[in-house]
Amino acid sequence: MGKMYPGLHSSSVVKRFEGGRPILSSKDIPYEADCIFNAGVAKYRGRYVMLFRNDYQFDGKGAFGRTVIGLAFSDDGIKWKVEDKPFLTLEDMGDEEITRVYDPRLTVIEDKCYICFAVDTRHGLRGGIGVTEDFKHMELLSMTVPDNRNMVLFPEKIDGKFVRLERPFPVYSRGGIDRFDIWMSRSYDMKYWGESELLMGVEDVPFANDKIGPGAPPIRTDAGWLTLFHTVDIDHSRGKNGWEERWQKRYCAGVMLLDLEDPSRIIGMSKEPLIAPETAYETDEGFRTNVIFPGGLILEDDKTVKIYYGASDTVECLATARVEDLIELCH
Ligand code: BMA
Repeated sequence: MGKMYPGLHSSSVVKRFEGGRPILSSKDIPYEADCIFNAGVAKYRGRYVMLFRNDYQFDGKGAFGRTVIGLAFSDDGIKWKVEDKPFLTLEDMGDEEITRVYDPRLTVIEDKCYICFAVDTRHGLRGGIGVTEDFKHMELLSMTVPDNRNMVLFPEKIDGKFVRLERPFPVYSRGGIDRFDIWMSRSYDMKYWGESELLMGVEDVPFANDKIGPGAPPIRTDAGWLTLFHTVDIDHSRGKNGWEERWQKRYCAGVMLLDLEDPSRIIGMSKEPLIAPETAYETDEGFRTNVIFPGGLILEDDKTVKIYYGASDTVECLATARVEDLIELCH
């Protein structure tokens, strides 16, 4: 654990799968791949489905030549079979403005699988929403204006409307530095979004000093919508942490509970990280160490959840927790 930043620890309610061994990494991919991370996961029509980010062709400094979104299926959510071809590439988007698609999140609503993903374009960073039923074709439903990303959808309409969490980048009004927060918007049709409001400011999270963003799409529990978010703290004294000359941020996973009828009301959140970087995969090895990026939360039997998270922007990991314990942390 040589390069672990001091101060933050994972909650004892979280159990890492096999001590933190990744469930998916580049060696599992049947095409060119380097970093496999920040996946979205859902249970869909009797099996688990995962869309993951694959960054490859590292330039030796700080950027990757290519990013695609890959596809894998599983019967148990642990052992994955990766499909022969990526699910979504730049070519599939067919738009020269678009330079990268990444960080997918999956939500099943009324038996359709919706995909939220980040879209870098030459004129700003946009949030895309698509839908599929066969994981062969995706219909693009909407794209935000810049700059917005980390969108996640609730699994049900609330008050007749689809609801999403999102993370705009309000540079101008937040002082020209990273001070970014979690917002919420609603839609009747997944295409036109409005009724936007602030859900949680970065200053509301005791272990973040930089930015926060939605992580895993919410799941329904009797106590409220349970959802994971990511948090970032920055320390300018940090130096080389990974492949780049300098990486000064740490990403953790946080957990919060939202009111079932009015999800803009936060019932509570854990005042400490749910998952902080601690294992060798999370702190010592990979492109950007000390990054935990939660993207999937799967309710198993009303009692436990599987938590999927990217580690160090390099591998995909799994942890489990009891629903009861997560709710308790939010009170
Ligand atoms: C964020 C996103 C994530 C990534 C994280 C750490 O800005 O790009 O995809 O995991 O940075 O590099």
